[in-house]
Amino acid sequence: QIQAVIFDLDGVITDTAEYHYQAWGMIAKELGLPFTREFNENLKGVSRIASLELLLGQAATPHTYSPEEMEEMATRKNEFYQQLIQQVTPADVLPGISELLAELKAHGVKTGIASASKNAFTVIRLLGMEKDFGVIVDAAKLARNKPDPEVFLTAADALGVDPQFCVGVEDAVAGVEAIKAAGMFAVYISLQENMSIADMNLNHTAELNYSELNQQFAA
Ligand code: B16
Ligand code: MG
Repeated sequence: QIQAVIFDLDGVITDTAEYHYQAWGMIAKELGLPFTREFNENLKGVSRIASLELLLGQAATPHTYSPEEMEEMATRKNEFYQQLIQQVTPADVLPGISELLAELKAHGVKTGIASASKNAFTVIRLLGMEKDFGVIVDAAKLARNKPDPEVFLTAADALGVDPQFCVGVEDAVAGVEAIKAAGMFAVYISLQENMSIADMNLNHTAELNYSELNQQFAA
């Protein structure tokens, strides 16, 4: 039996992954770097500064930036992102999520958030979901980023549930790797591809439902 479900935030609870994409796109444009949706997949679940390093690696002729310049670019990206998320409202919770949360609650299953974003609390507040999760763990308090399991293990620990009874839900490759490294059951949500290490592959959050999840978990 599933005892807890731990959700990624950006791209699973709401489509802020799109705003991360747009904000990095503005930085890429300023720097004259190529930037595609396909490349952006590599940035999902990846920390702000590591995302910047990947983006700068796209340059045809590599340029070395000082730590101060890197910090400045990362801060600018975050300012763009913070402007974009001002438009987030409770109507932006992705399809199927509220229904699943209600089912989990009815069955006594605990819930948590495991996000690589330092803006996680702001997004949760804009969605009006402060009361919907037993724990919210974000990057601000952690030493290691996804694919390290730390964020998922910290959430499980706070909920008092052994990782083997936890399900993790992710839209990022690094995130699914983190869930598996934590010893949890992994659900990967992606329109583009499946992941062989995921225990369940779905195209969309609307396909999430408690009985199907429990059946696959027990199988
Ligand atoms: P921030 P998640 C991740 O959030 C995003 O997927 C990733 O694109 C972003 O770079 C990272 O948060 C850091 O976000 O710049 O707001 O600290 O998907 O783990 O909820
Ligand atoms: Mg995500």
